[in-house]
Amino acid sequence: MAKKKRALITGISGQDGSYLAELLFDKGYDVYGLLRRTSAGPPPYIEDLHLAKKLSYVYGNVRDLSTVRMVMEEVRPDEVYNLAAQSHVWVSFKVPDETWDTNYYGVGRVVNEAMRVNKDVRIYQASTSEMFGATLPPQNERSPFAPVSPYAESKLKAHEEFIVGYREKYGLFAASGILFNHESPRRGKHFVTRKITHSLAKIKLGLQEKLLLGNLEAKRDWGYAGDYVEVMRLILQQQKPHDYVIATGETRTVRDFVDAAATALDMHITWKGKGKSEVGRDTGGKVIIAVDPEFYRPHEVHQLLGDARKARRELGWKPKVSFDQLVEMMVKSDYDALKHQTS
Ligand code: F7E
Repeated sequence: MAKKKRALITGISGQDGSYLAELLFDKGYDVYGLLRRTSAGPPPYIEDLHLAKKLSYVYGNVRDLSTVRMVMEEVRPDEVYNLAAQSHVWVSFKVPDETWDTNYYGVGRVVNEAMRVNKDVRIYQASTSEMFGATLPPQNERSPFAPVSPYAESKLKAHEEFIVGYREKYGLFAASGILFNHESPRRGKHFVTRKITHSLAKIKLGLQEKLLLGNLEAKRDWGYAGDYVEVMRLILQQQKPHDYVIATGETRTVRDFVDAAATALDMHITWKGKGKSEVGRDTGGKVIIAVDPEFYRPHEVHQLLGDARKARRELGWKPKVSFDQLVEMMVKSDYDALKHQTS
């Protein structure tokens, strides 16, 4: 019988970590997760995987070399999926040091230690469309990078040095997925999509008055996280390591996302005003959406729209869940959970 592959996922408690762990277990891997301790403990879907013996987790943090070293020695992974990150762009302007320590130095710790215990290790790095920053769409693997936040700068430097650089210098099997925004019911509530679906569900149930947002004009290429984790595994099964843009090829504004979420809840919003004075009213004329400049970023990425033809051609990958299905899935999950809590 062929030996089971061992995968180590850093950032296991994020939405991607949990979907990827489920997928790898189903594909017959032994799955290990590096879990950052928080006072709230691991999210329920991670606990469930652990209790079902589909996932073993080890406490640690990519900011701490000694734990990274110990975990690599203990697990000796064949494949490493480095998903750990300070992943919030707005927050990265507030905590640039922490962002760099996790998103750049952290990658160095993971890659160096993984190589040290297994020179044939394969490493997937969660790179990001934010690296394109100010570059106009559509963005693909040949587009220039132009990062505009500490988050994007740290991610780009890690990609260049530890993924492209180590591939060239040491022949390491290291590859980046340059993922555009990907969402799900497990998305944190401080990202705009989940903030919208959770707040609108609360408004619908009479549990919240108003939703405050930042830039409604920003355009994003939003896909479903469950589709995107499939590509992470595929990237590591290729003969040679390559970087891939992963996206849906459709772009929408934040306002469009609000409209789609409202529609999924049988609500209708009428927009009035511009910039900081723009508001959204419900059918009774009540303001339920307003702009709070607190959520503006010092430097915004205005438009992202990915061209994922290389992934389609070489990996046979394409997204399965449409934008409307994604929004509906997120809205329904929030609405049902809130309804359950209040009944
Ligand atoms: O913002 C605008 C905001 O925080 C999306 C991360 O996974 O995807 C994500 O980064 C847009 C931005 O995601 C609010 O200005 C308006 O234009 O949901 P977000 P993000 O910054 O695009 C990339 C690919 C990653 O790699 C990142 O790790 O929405 N926006 N009003 C708002 N954003 C937030 N968070 N909150 C608002 O109230």
